[in-house]
Amino acid sequence: MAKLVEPELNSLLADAPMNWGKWGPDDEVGSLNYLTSSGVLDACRKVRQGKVFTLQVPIGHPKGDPVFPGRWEAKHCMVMDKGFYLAGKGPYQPGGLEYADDIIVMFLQGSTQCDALGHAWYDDKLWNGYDARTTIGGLERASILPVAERGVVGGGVLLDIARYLGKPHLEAGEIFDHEDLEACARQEGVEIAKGSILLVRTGWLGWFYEVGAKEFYRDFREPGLTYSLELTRWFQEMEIPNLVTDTLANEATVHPESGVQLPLHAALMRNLGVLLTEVAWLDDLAADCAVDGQYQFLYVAAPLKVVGGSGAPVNPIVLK
Ligand code: UVW
Repeated sequence: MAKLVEPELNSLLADAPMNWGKWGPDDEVGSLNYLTSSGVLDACRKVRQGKVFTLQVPIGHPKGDPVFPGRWEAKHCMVMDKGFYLAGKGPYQPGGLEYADDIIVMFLQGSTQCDALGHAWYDDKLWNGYDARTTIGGLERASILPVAERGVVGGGVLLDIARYLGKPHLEAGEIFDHEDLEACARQEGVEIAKGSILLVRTGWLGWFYEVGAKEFYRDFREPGLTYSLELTRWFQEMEIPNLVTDTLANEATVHPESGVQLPLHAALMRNLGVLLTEVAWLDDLAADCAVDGQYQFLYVAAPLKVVGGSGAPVNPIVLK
């Protein structure tokens, strides 16, 4: 049989599972529906040591900020600081209080961020079947706002694939699958329970800060999970609400067999309603888990409430 050459997503995903309609015709949070109050209570019981980890990367890191090609780094500038006062231009306030103010111009996907379910689509249809024209001028459906209003709280599990493979970081374009995630969990001595928030560490962001932007973008093919029917079914059967990774796009950049770019944005986000949380800093958490052996925890994330946003920055918190 002739090899399929760069098929359209609709032919690559022809048999892939869908969750459209599962939570009603107006749903905008998809698989976050798997996160229930009783799940939150169970996850709270995993907080045993009082350790806290924040997973956002800094905005304005001295070594640069990792952003998906085509985006640019946040621009941050002061609109008020001591310099204005020294130049005689600072506003006088009765009593003499002075202040600093600043603005930032950035991609909503320009730091650690959650993608709205309407962030990526094919065949003119977003998550749950919404018309892609509803994205024009700001997302009317499946924007980040309903996700932000709900919050993301549940039981998380760290799957440290880099440590499992015995590497500081995965190689450009290196692929792994759900069976590797399960094998990694077994090695860590944890079970991936149904409804778990998956935090998958590849070491890729650590490598960005180690080698710098020039080397990082030289052959830009991220490592990660990629599309297969089995993997997509596994995500659906395991009721995974949220995939969090230390890569810029949560999946291998290119699907090796077909050449399709970012097929999991289609198969997981658009078709199953799985929330993607990208550019998460997992190295400190991973180092701690390797010492204390506690790979399960309470995960809490509140993306910013941007009306019509296709995503929003977030500083997720892990409590062990
Ligand atoms: C793309 O869809 C390219 O970006 P993100 O990694 O923000 O999902």
